[in-house]
Amino acid sequence: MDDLKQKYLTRIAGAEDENALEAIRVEAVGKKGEISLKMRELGRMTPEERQVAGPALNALKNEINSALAARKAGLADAALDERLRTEWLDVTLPVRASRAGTIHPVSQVTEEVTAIFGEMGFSVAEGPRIDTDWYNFDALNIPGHHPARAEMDTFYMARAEGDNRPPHVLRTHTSPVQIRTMEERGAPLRIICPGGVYRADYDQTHTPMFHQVEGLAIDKDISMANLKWVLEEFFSAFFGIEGIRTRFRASHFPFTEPSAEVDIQCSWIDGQLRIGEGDDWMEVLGSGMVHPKVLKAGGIDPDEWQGFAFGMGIDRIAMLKYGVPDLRAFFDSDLRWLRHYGFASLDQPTLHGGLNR
Ligand code: 2NL
Repeated sequence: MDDLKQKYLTRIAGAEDENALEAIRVEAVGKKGEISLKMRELGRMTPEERQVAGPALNALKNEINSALAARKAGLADAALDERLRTEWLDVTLPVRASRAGTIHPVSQVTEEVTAIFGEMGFSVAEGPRIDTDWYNFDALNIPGHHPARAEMDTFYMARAEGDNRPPHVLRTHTSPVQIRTMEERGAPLRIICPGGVYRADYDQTHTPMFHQVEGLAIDKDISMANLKWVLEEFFSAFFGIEGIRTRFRASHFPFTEPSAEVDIQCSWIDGQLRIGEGDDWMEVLGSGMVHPKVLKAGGIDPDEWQGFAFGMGIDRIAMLKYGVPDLRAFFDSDLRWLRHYGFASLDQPTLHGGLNR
């Protein structure tokens, strides 16, 4: 019996892992184990023999079970110690750079423009990018022979033979939305229409799709003076420059009379453009008093109402504000570019935060 005890305790102490331990347990105290077989032999002993052997076998079995449990716990402790020693993390290591998305500059500038005009009582009107040539041209007093209508400049939708619907175009400005809104809401009216527009043009300063915001204010006695105040208020807020000066130059558009092109004050020093200072001027938009024929096309009586309108390129004013040199950077670029030019990533939202108002 002592030999048996010595044999198993030695083997248990030397077991290298849980599998080896389990094999020893089966061999010693499993159903057909050595100790169990010995216990079965008790039945064939005399009562005297049994009285000695029974308790001794039980004690041996208990001792082996305790030794197994103790060794198992010891192995688990050792395994944990080994993991703690090898599986550690250096929490002081710098994190990997995360790839955050960015708000597109055109979207960001559209939001800035919308917020500024919103405070002056203008709401946003939207409409289709594909529209009839009536809404895009005729309603705006653009005559049938006007060069802008030529296929050189305008994308016409293909039409199947026998399709008698009026010709449709990709809108070349957001003015058709303003005509539709005049029809739907009537006067008085104060709206801006931002959105994508299309012209057949592609070079360093033109992309076939670009973005415009047009504004329209109609009331009983709205004048060019109101237009000048609204635009100066807008540019001051947009560029974050108090009292920015504007210059109106007489011009011509079919949809306004009189018409003016509007410049903002700037300086060019050592090839550096600065907005709102100096003696130079930078053209930024076209504007004027809405032509009576255009009011009529929108269902508004020109004998009762009048108003101003203006249009400017969103991509262009975004380039001026953030110093982007090539328009194509907006539509064919990677994120490093945008970060370089100061556009915020999604994890640092700056909704209207850049206005310095
Ligand atoms: C430019 C010129 C302009 C308008 C757009 C407009 C719209 C209606 C009626 C009258 Cl519904 N006018 N829009 C007026 C003047 C100029 O844009 O050079 N934009 C970049």
